[in-house]
Amino acid sequence: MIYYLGLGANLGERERTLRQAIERIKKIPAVKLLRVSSFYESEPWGVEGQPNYLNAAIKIFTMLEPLDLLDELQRIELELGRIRREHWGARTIDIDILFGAEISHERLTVPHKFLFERDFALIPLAEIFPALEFKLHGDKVFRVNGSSADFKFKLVACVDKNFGLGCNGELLFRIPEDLKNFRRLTLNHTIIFGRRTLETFPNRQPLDERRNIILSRSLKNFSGAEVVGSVEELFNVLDAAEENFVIGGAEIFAELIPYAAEIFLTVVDAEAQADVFFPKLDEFNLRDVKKFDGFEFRRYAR
Ligand code: A4P
Ligand code: MG
Repeated sequence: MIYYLGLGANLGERERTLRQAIERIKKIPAVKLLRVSSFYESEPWGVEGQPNYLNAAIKIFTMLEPLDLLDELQRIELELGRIRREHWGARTIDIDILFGAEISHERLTVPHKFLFERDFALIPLAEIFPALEFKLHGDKVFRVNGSSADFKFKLVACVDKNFGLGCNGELLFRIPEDLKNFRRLTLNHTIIFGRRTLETFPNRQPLDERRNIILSRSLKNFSGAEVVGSVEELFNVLDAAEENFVIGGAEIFAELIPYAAEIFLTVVDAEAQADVFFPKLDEFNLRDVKKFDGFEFRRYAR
């Protein structure tokens, strides 16, 4: 089932808390994070004398029963709220199930009872659910620059007909035109990759004339590159004004595709033996194709 969730925070490091909550939701077994909205600053709705909120919406797919999903979300609320609850006396994160299968239970009503009365929930939701029909109420809700969707991750990869990426730690193809295209796309920008992808670089060294960021839980530092241990840490070091290219491997693509805006795939007209694959592109549409002899360049966007 597809569900849309709304997240809100108005205490502590709100942006950090939202990012942590999203990453924790992503890690719930049987939940797949599909899409993340921008973050929105909003005035408190229905309550007075409270700081402004930061709100966001996400789209997930899950095989969990709705009440089990609610349990998981409430666990995450507790984990993230408990720490500061003692200091501040209020909760730091609220996670609501906004939309999905209709549910009417004493613990859970979907769509959320107040969804259509609350611009702070509707505006982020509409960004990731364009087909939703609703009326706004003129509340103050502003998109925050430099927020989640503003990082505009671009994913770049070369795959075979079956979206195979690599085999035994090696890339499947080394096509000169593709390497040239990759260089043209990424030069003077930021590239984000995993430790195993570093192994496929010439001399196993970071790529020149680009900001190299390695996302790795095991590596601590690497000369000529920055190393981050988690997606949360990655967001802390990224520059929203910069173009941020995610270049592999499979695990890193799977981690970051919910945050991606565009995908550049070189699809080689061949079937190779592969043991890792590019993630499913269900959330993206094919926008451009340039055909060449034996391969094509494809661009996908939301
Ligand atoms: N529950 C029933 N339906 C749902 C659902 N669809 N999703 C039950 C999640 N929970 C649902 O929730 C109380 C109970 O609602 C849960 O135990 C669950 O079984 P809660 O979050 O513990 O308590 P609450 O905060 O009093 O209720 P609610 O309605 O979730 O809070 P609100 O109304 O979300 O209030 N203004 C701005 N600008 N931005 C905000 O994010 N948030 C609130 C929080 C108020 N004003 C705001 C914002
Ligand atoms: Mg709630």
